[in-house]
Amino acid sequence: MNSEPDYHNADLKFSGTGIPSGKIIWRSPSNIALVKYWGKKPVQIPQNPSVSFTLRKSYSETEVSYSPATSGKPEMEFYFDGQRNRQFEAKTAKFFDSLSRIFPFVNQLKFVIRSKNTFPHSAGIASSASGMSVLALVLCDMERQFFGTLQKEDAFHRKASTIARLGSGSACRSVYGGLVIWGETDGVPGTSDYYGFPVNEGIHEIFAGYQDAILLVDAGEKKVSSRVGHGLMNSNPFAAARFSEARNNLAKLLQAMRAGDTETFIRITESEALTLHAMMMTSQPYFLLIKPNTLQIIERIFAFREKTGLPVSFTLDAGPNVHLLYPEAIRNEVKRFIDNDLLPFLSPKGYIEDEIGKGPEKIL
Ligand code: 2P0
Repeated sequence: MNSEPDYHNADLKFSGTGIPSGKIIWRSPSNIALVKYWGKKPVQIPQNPSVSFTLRKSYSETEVSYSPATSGKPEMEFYFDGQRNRQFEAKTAKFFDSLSRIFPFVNQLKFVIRSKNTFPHSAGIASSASGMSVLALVLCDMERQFFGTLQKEDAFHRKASTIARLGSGSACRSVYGGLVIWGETDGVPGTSDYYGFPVNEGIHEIFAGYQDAILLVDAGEKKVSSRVGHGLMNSNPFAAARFSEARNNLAKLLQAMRAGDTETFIRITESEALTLHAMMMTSQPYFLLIKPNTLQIIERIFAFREKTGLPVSFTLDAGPNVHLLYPEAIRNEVKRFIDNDLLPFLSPKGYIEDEIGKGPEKIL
């Protein structure tokens, strides 16, 4: 078992009057898990390994302006979609505060953060994955610029992924493009409970340009946060069986994705989605995040697959929206299916035609 990287570094601090001002902008995508992370141990250690596709179009773009703090304490203003957002401000301030022994320079700066998402937040599209990974990337970029460290891409990404995990577990997978495992996995050297690890080599070409049509059933805020949901796994009577099943599923899924076996891919991804929600339904207190239209859509996906033989499948995040997964080659058929059969079950926001993406991007 590998150990947690020790990133505490008291030297990452400005001396005297050398506190800079400037601006950094990054884009970081969301990701969709195929084998789900649901249940954790302190500090942000997953109970089972998970694997996800990083998305391309669903991302957070975050501009961080920094200047010397005037009060001798970290200072922050957070604007989301142009509006001051006190909730995000408090969450981000707490996150930065928790990192003060890893990035001591944060205590010397005033931050003005302007962030936007290309998708609705808190709707079960992992907005914390993009939102926390983008902040981790900005902080590592600041470290690299100010102190000359993290020059090697591997070291930069590993640290960004570790920091992102401390902000939100699923965020550590968004630091890399393509297919990413988080959690130590038998038979996959390099995987870790502390950071994400890309596993794109050897994946069959059918999965290379995989598509994800995110069908927005309800783009409102969900009632139970993922943090609470993870916590309820501590007393879920099926937890141990679930964690071991996730390990089995990950091994089988990886094998199927290497072999180009879409049938096994479909069976495992759909089972993972339903099991995730079964865990919510079997927690105490129990809760439901799917809606009647989620089931209407799932039934129609089953029927469409049965009728056409096309390899479409669904997965669900912690919310009611359905992620329709399919190979690029059948994009036109699937678009017709959505437009003809599924639109009545979608919210006015419709759907997002996303696909597997290459990972975060520095804009400035
Ligand atoms: C996942 N989800 O693997 C699973 C599947 C939602 C369903 O990770 O408490 O926002 O910040 O570590 O990462 C959502 O939980 O939770 C999540 P925290 P996170 O993507």
